[in-house]
Amino acid sequence: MRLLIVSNRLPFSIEEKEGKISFKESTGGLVTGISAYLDSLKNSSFTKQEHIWIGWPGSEINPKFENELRKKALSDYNAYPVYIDEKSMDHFYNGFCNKTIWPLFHCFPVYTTYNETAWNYYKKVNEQFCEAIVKIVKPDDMVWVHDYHLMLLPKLLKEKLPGTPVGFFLHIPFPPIEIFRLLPKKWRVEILEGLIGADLIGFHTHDYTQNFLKCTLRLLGFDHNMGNITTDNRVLKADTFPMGIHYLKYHDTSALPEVRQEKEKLKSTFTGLKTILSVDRLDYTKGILNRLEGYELFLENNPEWHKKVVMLLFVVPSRIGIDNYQKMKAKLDALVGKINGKFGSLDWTPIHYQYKYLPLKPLVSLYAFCDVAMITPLRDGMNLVAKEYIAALTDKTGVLILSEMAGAAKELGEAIVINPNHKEEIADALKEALEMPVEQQNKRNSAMQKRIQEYDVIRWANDFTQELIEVNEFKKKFNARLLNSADKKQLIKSFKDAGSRIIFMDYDGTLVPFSGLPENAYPDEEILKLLKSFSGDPKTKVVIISGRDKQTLQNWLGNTNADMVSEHGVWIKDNGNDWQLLKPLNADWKLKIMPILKTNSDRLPGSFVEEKEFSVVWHYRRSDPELASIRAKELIDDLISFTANIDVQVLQGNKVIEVRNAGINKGIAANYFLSKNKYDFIMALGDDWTDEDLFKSLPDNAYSLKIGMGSSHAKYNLGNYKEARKLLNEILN
Ligand code: GDG
Repeated sequence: MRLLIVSNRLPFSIEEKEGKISFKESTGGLVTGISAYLDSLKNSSFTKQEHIWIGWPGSEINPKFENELRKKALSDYNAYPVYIDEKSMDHFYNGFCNKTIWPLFHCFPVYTTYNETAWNYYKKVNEQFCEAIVKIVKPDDMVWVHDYHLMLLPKLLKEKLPGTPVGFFLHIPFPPIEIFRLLPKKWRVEILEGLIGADLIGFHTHDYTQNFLKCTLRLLGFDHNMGNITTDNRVLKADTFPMGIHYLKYHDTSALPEVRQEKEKLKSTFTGLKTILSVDRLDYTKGILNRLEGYELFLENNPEWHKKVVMLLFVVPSRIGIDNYQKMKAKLDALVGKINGKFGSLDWTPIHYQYKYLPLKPLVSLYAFCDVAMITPLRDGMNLVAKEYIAALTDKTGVLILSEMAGAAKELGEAIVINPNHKEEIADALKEALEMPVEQQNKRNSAMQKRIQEYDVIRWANDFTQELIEVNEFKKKFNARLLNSADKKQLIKSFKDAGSRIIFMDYDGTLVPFSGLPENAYPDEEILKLLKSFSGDPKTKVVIISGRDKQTLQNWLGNTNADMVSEHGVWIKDNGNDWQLLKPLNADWKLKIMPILKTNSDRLPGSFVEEKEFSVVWHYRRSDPELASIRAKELIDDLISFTANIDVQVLQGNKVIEVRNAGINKGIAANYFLSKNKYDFIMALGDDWTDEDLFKSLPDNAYSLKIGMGSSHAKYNLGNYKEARKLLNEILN
């Protein structure tokens, strides 16, 4: 099994100079992390997993170099470049990715632009990635898609490669629904549908996972159970995988002689000064300006620290083509100038500022050398710099100041955790950090080091890929329950060969889709025609077996010649006769139950009570799904204790709670028909768990089909009502 890693950028960029191409390393958390994982695979004696990294090579390339680049990328990096023209990349990357998704997902709605052209290019580039993958994928491969640039790709891949395991990991935060739904309706639905094309979707923190699950529930209508989502025809999972770093790489680099030497050099350069490190890509999410304001306030409040402290500020150029980044760079330059001008003197510069990329060893020397690291993002998916700093502290001295808005704060609780919006808090944290006793630093850093060493990037990636394999195994078992073509053929043959047949069909959710209001789910032409064709055949008895009241069934389906069962088995209409009670019933209890249901529906907007002759139903399909689920649980508890001495049952169906007389169910109703005649062919279709009574009551040779993907006593599952109709049509033709 090969692992296909897919990300927007490859771990290198191509430069074309004087007719030659050369490779340059690219930066960023995603690249650092995945590269470390892939390196570990190369050196591992346990796993021989092959991999290919698929992505854009960083610039448009002269077509005459494409073949050469492809060969070189494969031999040197195991990489497969996806060629995308400059204009598409501009709209896609600078446009939709970095002006829409990046700011919005980091909760900066004011920076977010909504541009239809950019969206169209986002779709186009996702499709180009899909085409590239389809060209090289092999039957046993597993695909792991990374990050916000490629959120439509999982669905596109699933459509073309249904059997290939597809995982997706989001490296940035998934925003709360109030922010996510600022996206135009069409975009947000397509993005969510794109993501749930994956078999496994991973996030850095539990909060992001919950945000995503809430969006899929509210905007797509798919609920979950412990992160397991069942759609119309698939199962998939969303889970939390906090990304780690290659701990040993930073720890061991920090212990190298040349790094120690570099550290000594830094010591002599900054003799007598405490040092504060700040390293980030230039990005407004990283909170660099807030950090400087906090430092400024610290210097203002603590004159005793003047000439005793210095901030080493490294800003790595990033997304240079985007306005907001240029504006931020100008603000940053101005603020550094202001602070240095305000507090500095000929013999002391409070901030040493460099706008450049640092190679690994100088970076690690700085981690190991500085007394304090200030990492204060306003919002950050994880933040690997925080973990790298801790890993590099071989002598366990050093203090991490970390924003609570970084995913990493969930794991690095021993850091001084601050709110980056409050400069007073940052200034106080700085004082605390600079004055922290060494034993305390050692204690805190030991705890953090242990944690990030245990859950490093290799564990992270192994956990993800392992879970992707498990979800796929589960999916295979699940799919085994789907009616396959051989079984379908056999079912149709049995129907054709049979001298007498009976087919039980539930109505809502089985033959027609659910509707917000039950009265809107009336039958369409297709279903009426289908039912008439079945019941028009003297060899076939059709029984509509529903929870609906008899009047509605009569009005909607009365002229199809089908037999009918209403209220889950209370009333029966058989062979054109009048409706009759299956057994004598009493409905006096309704008087006591109705007020409870009414009070509940007053408390939950969008819910309502339906009263039938021998049952009452509380419907909450149109209500807020989360609040409704809490109210439903409370109501069930109330009803169960209230009805303990009454001969009724309390049942929870699909977004309904129903109270009805005991001793009535669809199984008993089905037996009424089955005991009157002998049938060579028996089939039952139903979606709800009230249909489980029906499935359980049927003889072994019956064909029972659950409509929907949940577990069931039925022999087979069918995806949804459309597939049920398709099957019925195929039986007839
Ligand atoms: C995204 C998410 C999430 C930075 N400057 C230099 C340099 N770096 C390296 C660091 C670190 C990486 O870049 C930055 O990673 P972060 O995690 O801090 O941030 P993003 O680039 O925004 O990454 C983030 C991450 O994806 C992973 O999922 O944590 O939340 O935004 O590895 O060391 N490396 C070198 N010189 C530099 O000057 N060598």
